[in-house]
Amino acid sequence: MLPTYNPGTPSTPLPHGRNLFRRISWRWLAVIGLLVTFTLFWLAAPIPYRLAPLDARPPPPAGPPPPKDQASVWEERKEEVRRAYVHAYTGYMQHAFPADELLATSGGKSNKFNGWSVTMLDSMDTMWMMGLHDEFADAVKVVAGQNFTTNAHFYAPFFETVIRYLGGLLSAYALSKEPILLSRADDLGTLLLPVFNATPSGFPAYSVSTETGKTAPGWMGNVILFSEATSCQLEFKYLAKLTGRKEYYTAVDHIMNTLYATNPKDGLFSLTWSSEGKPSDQHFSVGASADSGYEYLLKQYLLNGDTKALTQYIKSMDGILDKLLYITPTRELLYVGSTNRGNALHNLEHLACFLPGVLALGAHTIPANLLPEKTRERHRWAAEGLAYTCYISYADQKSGMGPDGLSMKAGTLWVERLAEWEAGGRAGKPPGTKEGGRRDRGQRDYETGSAVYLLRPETVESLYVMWKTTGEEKWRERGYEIFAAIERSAKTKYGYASVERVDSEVVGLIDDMPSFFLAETLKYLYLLFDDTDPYPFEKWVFNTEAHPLPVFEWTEWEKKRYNITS
Ligand code: DMJ
Repeated sequence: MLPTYNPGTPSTPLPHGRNLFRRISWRWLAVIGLLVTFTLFWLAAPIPYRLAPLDARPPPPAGPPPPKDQASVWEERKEEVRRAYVHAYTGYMQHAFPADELLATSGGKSNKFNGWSVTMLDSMDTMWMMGLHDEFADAVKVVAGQNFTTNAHFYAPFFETVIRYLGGLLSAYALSKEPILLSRADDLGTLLLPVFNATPSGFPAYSVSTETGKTAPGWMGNVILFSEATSCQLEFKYLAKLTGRKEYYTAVDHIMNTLYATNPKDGLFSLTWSSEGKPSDQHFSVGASADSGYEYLLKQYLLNGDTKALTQYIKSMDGILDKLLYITPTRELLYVGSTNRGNALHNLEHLACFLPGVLALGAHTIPANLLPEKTRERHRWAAEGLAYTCYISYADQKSGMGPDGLSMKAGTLWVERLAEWEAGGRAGKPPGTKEGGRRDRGQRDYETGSAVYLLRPETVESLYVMWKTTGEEKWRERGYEIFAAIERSAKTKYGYASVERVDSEVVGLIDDMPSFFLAETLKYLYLLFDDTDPYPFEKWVFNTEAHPLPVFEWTEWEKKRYNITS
């Protein structure tokens, strides 16, 4: 029988067990309390404290911040570009809209492109890509109220109107699927159609009044520039695809057929053409008046598989690489010059700096059965060397921005150097791809022909393609150097201005802000710093004003209706 517990008689001896519990219970309570506290702390503590071994824990907050990983560095740089866009666009909206462009040093405005708010329409897709959806929605409202006949005392220059306005609307439509944008693109396309009826060849007249349909020549008279005749192919063919309107397709395809039929020697097209569709000079270049003509040969193929354009592209690039590429004597910089009546001109235009991007794009995307391996490697080397020269022409200057034109120290033809290199068993890097670093004036192998930097995109455009096609980080770093230089010297209270003297501490600002700075330069920089690939080359083709258009195929019905043979 168990003894009776009598609390009233503590002096009564307790059985052994209960006596022990009573004596140590406060200690157990303390231990349990500690365990509970520890468990609660463990559950509430941040994951790294719970899982990481002691030596892997983040440093205490008082110390220096942990080093940033590469991804967050690029993310921040992308953000900087976005802020630059917002600064430029806000300045435009506050001081210039609804005019075309902002005058970035005075805060004034200009109307050089029909007065239809070109800065807004040219950069709607940039807004979309940067996630500026409120600004985009406001711009859609403006487009909805635009009929493209206001300010009709202007004759709308066909080329600029197509690449900036029509390209801008089509790209904004392709990205957002906002129906009004397509409807307005169709209106504008219709208003531009008279240019194709103004010449016997069907080559476009320089400009048109969108009110009367009358056309007018440019300052050079009735000549038509190679780039202006051809840089409407992507826009009008995509418009034909979207609307089903045959006239858009036939008007522009006819131009290409006329050009192919002339079968130009070495694939090089004259800069100027008569209204009968005949070449009217012997001037060959990839700079002003020619540039996007060559660019659109490749891009017509990429947009909808046009093999006639691809065949011409390969021929033309052969001619350019054989006849117009040189290497300077000392620095061995690769550059693209021009010829006039058989005389070599050793000038490198900033405008020609689109070429490395196009060569790299073609080498990356054209399938093996359509581009021989030997040709592909030549395109890659040329792209690498030319992109470096374009970049170093910025890095050499005190401001870090690139001149609009260089007069190169005459060098030797690239093909000759390549042949020697091949004969020597391909020892070392291919000629023209050596990277020697920046140089001071007098040691650069060139003189500055035109010292202005007009906020142009061609070099950063090529850096973007080089980065995407090679995966080499150096191309992005170079793009960031250029962006930093623009921020340092071209930024104004209102926006960004072109500069007068790139090789000077005091650059001097020009009172402008071209719409292509927002449409192209900032867009390519933004994409260059993006770690993802939102607009892969297999799915999107950028027009010459950096407006991405989606790759498409013609249906059998369309092929029949439009008489598409390639
Ligand atoms: C832009 O309008 C286009 O890139 C065009 O193809 C060439 N010139 C300017 C920018 O430099």
